[in-house]
Amino acid sequence: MRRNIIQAVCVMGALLLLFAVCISACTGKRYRVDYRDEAEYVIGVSQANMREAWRLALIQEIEEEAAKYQNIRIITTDATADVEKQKQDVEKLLQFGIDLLIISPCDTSKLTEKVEEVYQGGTPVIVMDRGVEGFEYSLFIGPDNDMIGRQAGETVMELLNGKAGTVLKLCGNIHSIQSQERIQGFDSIVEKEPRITLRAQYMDTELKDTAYDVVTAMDGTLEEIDVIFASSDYVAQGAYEALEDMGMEKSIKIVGSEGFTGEGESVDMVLQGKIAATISCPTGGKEAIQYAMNILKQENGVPKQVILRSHIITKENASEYLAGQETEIVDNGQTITVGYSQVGQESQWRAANTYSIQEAAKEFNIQLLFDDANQSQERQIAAIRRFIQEQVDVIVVSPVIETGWDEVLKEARAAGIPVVMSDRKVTTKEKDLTTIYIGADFLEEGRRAMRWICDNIVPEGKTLNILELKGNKGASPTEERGKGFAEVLEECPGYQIVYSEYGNFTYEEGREIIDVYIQEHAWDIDIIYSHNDDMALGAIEALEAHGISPGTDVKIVSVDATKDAFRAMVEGKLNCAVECNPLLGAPLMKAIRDMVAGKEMPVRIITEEKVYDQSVAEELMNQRMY
Ligand code: GYE
Repeated sequence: MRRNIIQAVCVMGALLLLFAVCISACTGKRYRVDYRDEAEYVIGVSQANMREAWRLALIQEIEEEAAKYQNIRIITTDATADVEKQKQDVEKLLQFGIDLLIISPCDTSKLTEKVEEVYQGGTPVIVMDRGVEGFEYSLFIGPDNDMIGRQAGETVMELLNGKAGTVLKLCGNIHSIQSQERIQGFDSIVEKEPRITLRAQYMDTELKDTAYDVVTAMDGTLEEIDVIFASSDYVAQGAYEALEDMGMEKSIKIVGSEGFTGEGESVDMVLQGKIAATISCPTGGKEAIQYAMNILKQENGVPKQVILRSHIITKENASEYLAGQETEIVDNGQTITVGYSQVGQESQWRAANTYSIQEAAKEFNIQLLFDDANQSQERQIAAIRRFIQEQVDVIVVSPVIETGWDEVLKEARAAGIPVVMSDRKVTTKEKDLTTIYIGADFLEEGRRAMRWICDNIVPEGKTLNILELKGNKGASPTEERGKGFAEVLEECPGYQIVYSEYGNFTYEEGREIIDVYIQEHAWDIDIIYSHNDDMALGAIEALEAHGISPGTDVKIVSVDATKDAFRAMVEGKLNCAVECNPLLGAPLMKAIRDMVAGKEMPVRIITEEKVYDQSVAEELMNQRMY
């Protein structure tokens, strides 16, 4: 029934769009439907196709959330899984005069250029579900498909209960990045068990009927199969119906992924015992409209990526999962007490980060118990224990290093206190010890630093020597900025890292590393890559003390992009600053209020960041917020 309503709405929308475009073609004007006058904003939604239940659910969520606002209108197009049609749909929506585009691409790489064109043309773009390459969009909202695959793998391992077994990967849309990431995550878990034999059947489409036909055609070879991993619930449904028609539905277990709710959908099938489990894949439709309004109102704090959380749904927890979907989100504005364990005061970035958090706490009615650990993990753990004793509502940690947190995080979980990771990440042996991560993509920051070098500092007949100033050992920004940089370095011949030392993100240690290097070596460095500005600025002081001209004799690329980095670029002493945004206060405090109000938290929220060099430094320096 609901599906018929949605289809009728879509048909009406398409007819209206066709009518409007015809008028536009005749009059040659940017036609705006007459209800534009009532609507302050028109949001165009380009959906990859409308035949998959998950995509209909996404549209329905968008429509329902949009209905809560009086001043917006939604226009939806259906690309019918055709890349060229989706490009035309986007063009028609632009001609329509939309203020923002929401797009769920048919194909990641084939729609990248069109999304870039729209974004660079000045129309905000929210990309959903399947991403696009690069970062030329306003915001990406989608699942972590690798995590969905890992969760499916863990479920299959539990179903086999440590015994040997044969698992069939039945995957549709095999060329889509979404299926590939799910398979990658699944394999990363299942391949650890040598007693599991993996077989695969890959299909070009996700259609239920295709899966039905493929499984039916396997009749006679299915006896050895213990479990089927289906890359989506349509595939799971098709596989189940085929097994049922062959009388084998009791002998082979099925694990799906998407977690559709509704009569006869996958969660229902789990409750009925038809399939063993499914992995939820939230659509993000509600979040898309909420962030769209933030973007249209030009509010601060809109992130670059919101990665949604997925759950393993089994017969044991399916009813609880369904109940959770109906939870009313109520923020009664009460004061929330937050214990915040901060790394320290090691850099200007940290100072801006601390200020942002303290100011946002006031704005969001958060009582903040703040501890500065002076880069000591021991002190951070003691602070967390104090917060537990004081029974705070939420604990936030910016962890000085990535490991060694399991025990204290288990104590927080035992006390029923959720822990949010801000700025930096932790790696724990046990899962689900923390809730959401809000911060940057450090890997991408490292890649951007080396990409800038590759594009702007050209080796001329000799291999260029790079000296790397690293943050503190074991910190996620240090490890990932180093890894991302090395990843691109491999693709760029003509450069080599000849010296790499930990400087703990401080000015003094950046200066000291250069002093020591000069004392121990004849100066042979062409490029300095610094994991943050403070170490780069310390290095600049040391170079000048030794008569070496920073920015000319040796090029310097740094991460953070603080105001002092801009000043150094204006003075010609720094060549490039890769941004790492410290202003996490607003998104962090908003997430905390949402979490306490009962809203499910995304897995991670990644901040928006850019790359700056001397060509823009003077123009932008006075606009910098930190
Ligand atoms: O780059 C540096 C600070 O954790 C991303 O820590 C942060 C890093 C930042 O000391 O300046």
